[in-house]
Amino acid sequence: MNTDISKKLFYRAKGLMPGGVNSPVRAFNAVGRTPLFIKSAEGSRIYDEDGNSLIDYVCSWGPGILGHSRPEVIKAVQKACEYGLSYGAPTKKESELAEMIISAVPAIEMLRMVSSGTEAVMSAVRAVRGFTGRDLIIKFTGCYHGHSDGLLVKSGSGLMTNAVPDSAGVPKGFTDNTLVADYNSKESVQALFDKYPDKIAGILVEPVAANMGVVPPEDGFLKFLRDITEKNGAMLIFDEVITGFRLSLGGACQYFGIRPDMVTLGKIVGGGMPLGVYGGRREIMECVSPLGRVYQAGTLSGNPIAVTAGIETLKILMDDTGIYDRIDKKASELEQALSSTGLVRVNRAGSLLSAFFTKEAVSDYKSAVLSDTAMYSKYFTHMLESGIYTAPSQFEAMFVSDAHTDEDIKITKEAIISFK
Ligand code: KE4
Repeated sequence: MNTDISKKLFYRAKGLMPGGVNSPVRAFNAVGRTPLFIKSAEGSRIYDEDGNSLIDYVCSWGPGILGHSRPEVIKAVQKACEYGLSYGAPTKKESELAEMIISAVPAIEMLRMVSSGTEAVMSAVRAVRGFTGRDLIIKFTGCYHGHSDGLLVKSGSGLMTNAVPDSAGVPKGFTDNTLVADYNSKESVQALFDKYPDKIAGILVEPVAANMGVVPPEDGFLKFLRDITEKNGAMLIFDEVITGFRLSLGGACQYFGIRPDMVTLGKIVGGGMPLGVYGGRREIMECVSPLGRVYQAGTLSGNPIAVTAGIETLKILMDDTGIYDRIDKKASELEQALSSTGLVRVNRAGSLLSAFFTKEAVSDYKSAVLSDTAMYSKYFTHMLESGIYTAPSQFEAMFVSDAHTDEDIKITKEAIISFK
């Protein structure tokens, strides 16, 4: 495929932005290629500057559950723009979106809107620390919760892709209150509570880990986290930036039947516009300024354009919950095709899936990093040359949308089984 224009644009961008990108994984370092510069996207496809048309399974890293440029969302956003882009003042639309989220996610009794998943998680952790008066937070190796200093510890996503799980520039003191356990390891969590009795403010977890590739929770793991936090006066925070409105309308809370104390959202909730949400038990959220002493603020928080995109996206999901069965079925077909190659172990949760180039089961960071990333890179290139745009990293997820047609799935399956 011809990527001459992308190559020229990448050369120009590299002189302007670190690695030529505004988020590391986009640089394609892990797959040893020039990234495609995207010109437009519609439905299940993205179109690059060289005129290549590709079936897209990145879906902007998750927001695109409806596919790209869903007409109802675009029209509503265009209309909203006529009324101004941001006021820095409350609007009724924010209450409309908040009511929709609260009705879909009962664990959220009160919420605050911000502009990214990073902001949502950073703020949720601060609220939980403020509410409990405790400092220690447990996260899991290989999970990624955005780039706030205290959480850049043994992280997944782009840090794992670049094999640098801890970031430079984060003073040790900033991570002293971050404890790390192993995903799916009850023992590692129990050991931390035994070591730090009455000091742990909360556990922060991706209810389906999707930043070391997709790693679902083993049976009983989330229930264990719910029980041990309740027993120890700690809070359970579900980071649902990826799983929220993805696994079901009620996200992982509904999918697994677990009620955490706090939930963070991003991606789908903004319909592809910059919007994050943190929320949970009313008594925790009432600690947040201006009601309480946990400070958090944001110029563009809840801005009318992002909120409009979120409202329209959630309206479609709420009016047609059959979408979840449809995208799960499509993802299951891809899982079967991938497994039939005999080359990979596939992990899937609903419409989220990853193909690991390893013979062993992948249930945590240690088993995920055993994957053959060179083989993944070859697979990525094979798929790209076959017109399929999948995650440019072994340690990211594949996202299926409602815009992926049966024909798209057929083409994708053919590309998968032709990989040798
Ligand atoms: P943002 O700040 O990127 O909106 O959200 C951070 C975040 C928080 N929590 C979870 C579970 C997340 O997956 C993310 C961000 N996800 C990555 C993809 N794995 C975003 C893509 C990127 O970093 O370029």
